[in-house]
Parts: sequence; structure tokens; C-alpha cells
Amino acid sequence: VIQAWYMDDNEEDQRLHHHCEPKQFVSIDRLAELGVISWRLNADDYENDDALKKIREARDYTYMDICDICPEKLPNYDAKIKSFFEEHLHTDEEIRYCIAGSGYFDVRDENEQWIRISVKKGAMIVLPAGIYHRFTLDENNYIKALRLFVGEPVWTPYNRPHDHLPARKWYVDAFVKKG
Ligand code: KMT
Ligand code: NI
Repeated sequence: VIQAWYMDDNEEDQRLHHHCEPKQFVSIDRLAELGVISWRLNADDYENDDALKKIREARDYTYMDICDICPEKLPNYDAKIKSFFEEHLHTDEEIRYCIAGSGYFDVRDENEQWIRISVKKGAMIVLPAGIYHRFTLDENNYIKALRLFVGEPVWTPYNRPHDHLPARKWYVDAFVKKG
């Protein structure tokens, strides 16, 4: 339910897979080296799932809501789709659990290359505070995701460049600078 790969540099339709030729996959362990962590959970049982409960307790994810991304349910759909795909960072983790549909989270690696992370039903992903990233729907054009947060949510995106933010400095120290 989670796959990741390096993107080509073709600027056409953001919803296409944008594999390189030949395909260049990225492992879950490599994602972890960038601070991106993930789980595979049972999305049919998210309301009673002990595995999800344990993650929420361990990581203090007290807040949770549902984000249904389709034109009928998301106010300002077109503008939101566009802003999700602007390269940005947050001062907190971006935690998403895909319970239906699918989509792409793109993250920058240490060398500024885009890695495309495909999430499908059952994939829970954490993007660390300070990582430059963006989101797009894929060709299926639909995702329903749980959004989690530690305490009161702050969704503010800081579009690139925002390198002076403490969250960015923390991320660079922790995951980009190599000793
Ligand atoms: C975000 O912050 O990019 C989003 O909420 C995208 C939709 S969640 C799958
Ligand atoms: Ni974001």
C-alpha cells in the first residue's frame, strides 16, 4: 500500500506517476532515513483498530479528523488542490492515514531530488516537521484520509523557501546534514 520512487523531471500532469525510465524505486528504510515513517494498517477497521490506537498513544496523536478530497466535499476544491501541490513545509508533522482512494506525497531527498510516495488504502504516513513536500491526487482522483495531530492542529503551509524557520533548521540538522 506504500511504494516510493524517484520522479522524472517532466512537468506534465501532476496526477501521472512520473516514474523515471528505468524505474527507480525507493525503499521504506530509505524513506525512514529522511524521517518519513509509515505503517500498514487495516483501514476497514480504523474505528476499532488497536494498532492505530497504539500508534496514537505512543506518539500522542490526540487529534483526528477526516479529509475527503472530492469536488463535492472539499470547499474551494480547485484552489486547495493547487495549494497542496505547492512545495512547502510545516512546523509540525504531517500525519495522514489513507482509508480510501489513493494519492501521492512528494518529498525532497538530501540532494533535492523529488521522491514520489504513493499511498493507498491502509497506508499511514508521517512527514516530519520541516521537510519540503507537496501532495497531489493520482489518476484515480480521489482520496479519503484521516488527519492526525499532537494537540490543537496547525495546518499552515510555509511555501518554499522558508529555510530560516526553526522547524526547517531542526529537520536539516537531523536528516539532511551528514557527518
Ligand atoms: C495536505 O496537507 O497536503 C493534505 O491534507 C492533502 C490531503 S491529505 C491526503
Ligand atoms: Ni503539507
